[in-house]
Amino acid sequence: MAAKLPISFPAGYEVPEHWTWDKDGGGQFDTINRPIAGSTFEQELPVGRHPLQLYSLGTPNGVKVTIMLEELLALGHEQAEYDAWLINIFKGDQFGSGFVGINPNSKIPALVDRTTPEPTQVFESGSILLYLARKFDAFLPRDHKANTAAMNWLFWQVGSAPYVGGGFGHFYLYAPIHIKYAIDRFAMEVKRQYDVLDRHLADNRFLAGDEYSVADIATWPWYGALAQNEIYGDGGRFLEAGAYRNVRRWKDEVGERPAVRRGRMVNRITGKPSEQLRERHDASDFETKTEDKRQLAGADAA
Ligand SMILES: N[C@@H](CCC(=O)N[C@@H](CS)C(=O)NCC(=O)O)C(=O)O
Repeated sequence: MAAKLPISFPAGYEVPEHWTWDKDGGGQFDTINRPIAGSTFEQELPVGRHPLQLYSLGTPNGVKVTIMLEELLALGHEQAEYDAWLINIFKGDQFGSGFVGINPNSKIPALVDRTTPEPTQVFESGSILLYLARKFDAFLPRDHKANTAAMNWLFWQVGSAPYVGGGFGHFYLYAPIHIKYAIDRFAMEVKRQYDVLDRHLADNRFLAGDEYSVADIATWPWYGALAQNEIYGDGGRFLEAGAYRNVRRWKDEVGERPAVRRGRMVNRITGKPSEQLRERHDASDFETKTEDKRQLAGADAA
């Protein structure tokens, strides 16, 4: 039996000897998530004409990679041209055999590099960022101290994200009921993380110092977007995340970069139609294939 809680706690869940799978827990992801890995259906993933094939969705983890790719293209790296295919995790696309064949962990983003003798499969957003940074020798400072700082903050972000998304975001927005204990626990941790960032950014223009790096690219889609109240409903307002002055200065500077603006649009399926580019296969798609343009074209054709 589970250990007795040391504090009195609202009754409701008698913890059984063993956990069993409640397929109808009432959460938004109940119909798709399950306690077993592996694919649930046959799926052939599309392959486009570019060297890099990205299978993703415009969530904070997905956006890290599209920002990186747009930044690389902005630097002139033609081999960073990519096709971005939509994997709709709300419909369970991540459990198809094609996607699982690239990422056995069934989570976006996943990348295939087709320029190598055998296609190279890359998963985990942090690993993808490092793979691309090394491949193109970009956004990783060469200076030893700054390079180490970039790694420190990149790994900090990857380790901290689950508290923001799986913890705070989940219990604030997705859970079928609001549990004060859970929201308090994760709100406190996320605010602590903001304070960590804020204190560091008081003395540093970017996370690794003077140079914009993969650490900023990884961190902005979470802490920048949340501070702008753009993920997890109005969770940023609830946390007063916009009040961290140094984070605000950093997120404004990074958020204004054209590649960041473009990267945020790719594989996005929510928000303003003019900011959603559901699939990206060409640089010109940003001008011609956003949802507002597609809807207009559909309306004209009708
Ligand atoms: N550690 C992974 C986390 C990726 C992740 O959590 N992806 C989410 C979307 S942001 C996902 O695909 N969820 C689908 C699911 O859990 O079934 C990374 O950084 O790439």
